[in-house]
Amino acid sequence: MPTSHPTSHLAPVANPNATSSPSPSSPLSSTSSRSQQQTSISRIRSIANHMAAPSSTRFSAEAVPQAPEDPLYGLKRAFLADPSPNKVDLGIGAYRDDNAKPWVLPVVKKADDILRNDPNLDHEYAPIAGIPTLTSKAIELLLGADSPALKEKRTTSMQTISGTGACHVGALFCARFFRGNKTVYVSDPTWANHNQIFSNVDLPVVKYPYFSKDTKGLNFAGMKAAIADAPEESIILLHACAHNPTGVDPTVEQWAELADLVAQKRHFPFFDCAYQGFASGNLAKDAAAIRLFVERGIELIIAQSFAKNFGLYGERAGCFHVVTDTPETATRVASQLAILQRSEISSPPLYGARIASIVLNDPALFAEWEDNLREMSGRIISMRTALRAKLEELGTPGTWNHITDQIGMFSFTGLNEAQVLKLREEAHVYMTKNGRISMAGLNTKNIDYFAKAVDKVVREVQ
Ligand code: PLA
Repeated sequence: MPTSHPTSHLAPVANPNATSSPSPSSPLSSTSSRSQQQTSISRIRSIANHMAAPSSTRFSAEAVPQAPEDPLYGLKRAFLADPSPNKVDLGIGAYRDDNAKPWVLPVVKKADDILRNDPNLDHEYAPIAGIPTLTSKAIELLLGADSPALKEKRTTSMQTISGTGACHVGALFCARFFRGNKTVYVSDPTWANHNQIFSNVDLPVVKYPYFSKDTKGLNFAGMKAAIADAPEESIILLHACAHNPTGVDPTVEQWAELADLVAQKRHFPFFDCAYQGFASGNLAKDAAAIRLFVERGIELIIAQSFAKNFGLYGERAGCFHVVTDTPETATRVASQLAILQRSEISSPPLYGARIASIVLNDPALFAEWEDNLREMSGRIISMRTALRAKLEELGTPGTWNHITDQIGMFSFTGLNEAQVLKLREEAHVYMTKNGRISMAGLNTKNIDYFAKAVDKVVREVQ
């Protein structure tokens, strides 16, 4: 609290002419009695305002109730505050190397050097839709450079604030312009933020069955039935690959069936592609689902993140894409997207976008990026193998094949909330309450510790 005389703080609030009123140090006797009176009145008013302030807010607890902390970021905070030397962070899906350290991709370091040594670099605004050298390559990454949709120029792309921003722009675009059933069907479970992103723009969210607790794999029949039962022309959110949080993806054959079903029902697919390159280590393979839908001529939208595959988490690089029927539609859609973008962020951030653009436009750097991706996905796969082997070796009750069957950044362990909480309290292992672990948090140094902790908790808590 400031220690100076209260009037020095209060006067400017109550009296718009306060700048011309005497400061506490100026002798009041030098002013006229009228202005003295005014000063006293304004002081009384301001003190009254000040006293009344706590109860006179427009933002009472009723109007602005206290919201709970975001569970994932709360988990991160709890992890950082934990003094245990054994603590293990399996929360947020951010890649870690074998020393549990964030990994700046070597190719990103190179691109960063190129960027910083560019004598023509300036800090002007990017165009509203972002830098074309990024957006043009970003869509190629998803559809394949020789995609007919690209040749026919019936796509439009816009740079966004990473994958979250792309999901938001997609949600907003649907809320404003989609004329079908404005309900978004999401997998049960899905990335928790999907629910808030769609609710934020007043789109209702309905779940479709996805994960089978029994098999710890895909409930394909349930998924298909729900998509078939949804009213025609509904928005269907699909994870392009490496499903979060389950690590369970449909097979290519199952994707083909889903694409047929979606086409038949004239649904509108909304692909969230946050992990391209993390599922198989192969960019094209991880885009197979999207390509299959595009090949069938299905109109769709894609939210794309470069957070994970470039390790550009905090730089917020991503894109939103629309694949439609004709160049004319694409142009109209782009014109409206530009208005949405302008009113929200005006123009997108440059740093991460430039890094990704440098890599995507240079064949040698691109090849090196693919190596970096294989290194990340390869280490995660080796952790899956090691974890399953250790649990089986310990004879931990239950089956553990799902650890190696599941793919991508996460594993849905099957541990229940009580087990998760006990692991946090006793073993200082941090994972989300639904039993999801970020596989990248495991390494050759902590995997034994983690497996033993899981073994213990599974035996002790049902
Ligand atoms: N879509 C999915 C499916 C995601 O899992 C994430 C991130 C995003 C979009 C958004 O990523 P971006 O905005 O950073 O590009 N999911 C993380 C982080 C990695 C988070 O929740 O924000 C996760 O741990 O689930």
